[in-house]
Amino acid sequence: MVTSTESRTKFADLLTHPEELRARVEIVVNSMPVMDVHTHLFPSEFNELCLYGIDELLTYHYLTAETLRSARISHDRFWQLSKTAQADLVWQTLFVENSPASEAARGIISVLDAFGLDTRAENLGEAREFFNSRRVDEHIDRVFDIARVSGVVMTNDPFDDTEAEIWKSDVSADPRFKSAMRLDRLLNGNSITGTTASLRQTLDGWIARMNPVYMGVSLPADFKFPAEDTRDRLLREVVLPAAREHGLAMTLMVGVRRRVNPKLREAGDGVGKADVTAVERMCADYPDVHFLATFLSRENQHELCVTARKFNNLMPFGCWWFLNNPSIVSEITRERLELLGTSFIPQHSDARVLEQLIYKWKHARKEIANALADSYERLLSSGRAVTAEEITRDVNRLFAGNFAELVS
Ligand code: FIX
Ligand code: ZN
Repeated sequence: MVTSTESRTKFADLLTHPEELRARVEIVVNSMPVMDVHTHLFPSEFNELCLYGIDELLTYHYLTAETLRSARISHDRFWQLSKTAQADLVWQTLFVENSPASEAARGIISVLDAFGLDTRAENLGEAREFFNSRRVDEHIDRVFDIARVSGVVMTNDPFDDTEAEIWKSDVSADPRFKSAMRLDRLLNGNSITGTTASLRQTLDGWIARMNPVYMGVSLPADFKFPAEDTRDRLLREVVLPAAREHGLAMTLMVGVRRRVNPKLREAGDGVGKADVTAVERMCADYPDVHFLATFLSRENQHELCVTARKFNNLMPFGCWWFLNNPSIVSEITRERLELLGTSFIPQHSDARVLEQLIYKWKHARKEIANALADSYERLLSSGRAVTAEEITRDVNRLFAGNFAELVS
């Protein structure tokens, strides 16, 4: 029997005024530590793989693609430039000769602003001096703090020679950087060959060495499952049995069309609408394996939500790559809240350069807070108010809990 004190307390905690409710949601979403479930970041122990600073930020493939639309330079000439010269050209083209209106360009402004640097500078002198004066480990602490990131999941390729050497040196990485075993070269290429048994042995060896939180792969837009091909055989005979036996989740990133314009190198990948039933079949055939899935095409998002309603071993995550734009993050987050409640992972940064964590989370938190506040406001007008504790519980689930449950 609810006592009057409890009901009085309960009533007092209820956020019944929309402004108060929105303000509370913003505070909670902007202060909640987030676990970033997919990045291409490395800690300082991985030496040259750990990227930070203004030249790395400006030569990010999102910005090189945008620069080569406006700058009067050939692709070949651009790649002949030094990284510093490329960064100077990106700054000149996108930030001096034009307004940095794109999401990726606005991101640079958010980073410079976070460190109190001039966002309208004619050149990169001040920024270079600042970032070159940073001590990397202190800088990692500072960036994680500003972005309120509690940890990041890396993208570790056991078949990449440079990275493999570092792992074989028994590197002990910063514990905030979790490893994840990326299997694109095994599943998408034909450079990794061997019998099912030898490939399984290789995988088991790397799982023991990397201790990954999940195994992952990006898949093309024409990915089919089941299919009469090598990838299907490797998934069924090597990768998914390993996932099951090691209790590892499998991350599927579907819908990329690699190198549609090879002249743009890493910036040359495109998108394609994919077949969500391929993931549906995998969830059905492997009920004891957890799948994290993200699709690159906007047109696949609704189907992914509906498929997740059918398979509780499927966790939709993130607004990947070309979807990581405020208008689309807002749309996808609202659709997921309406179809999945809080049983999804709203975003990942896909950061390649350390300071990107600052803008990718600042921008995502804004859209997630708005979507969540609208959801609670609708609940309020339907007759149920929420408490601050409930908001904190829900946001923690979205930003950390759902992932923790999957990988624990
Ligand atoms: O496959 C991936 O993990 C993609 O995120 C990358 O290939 C892509 O280049 C990227 O950085 C997207 O943000
Ligand atoms: Zn990625």
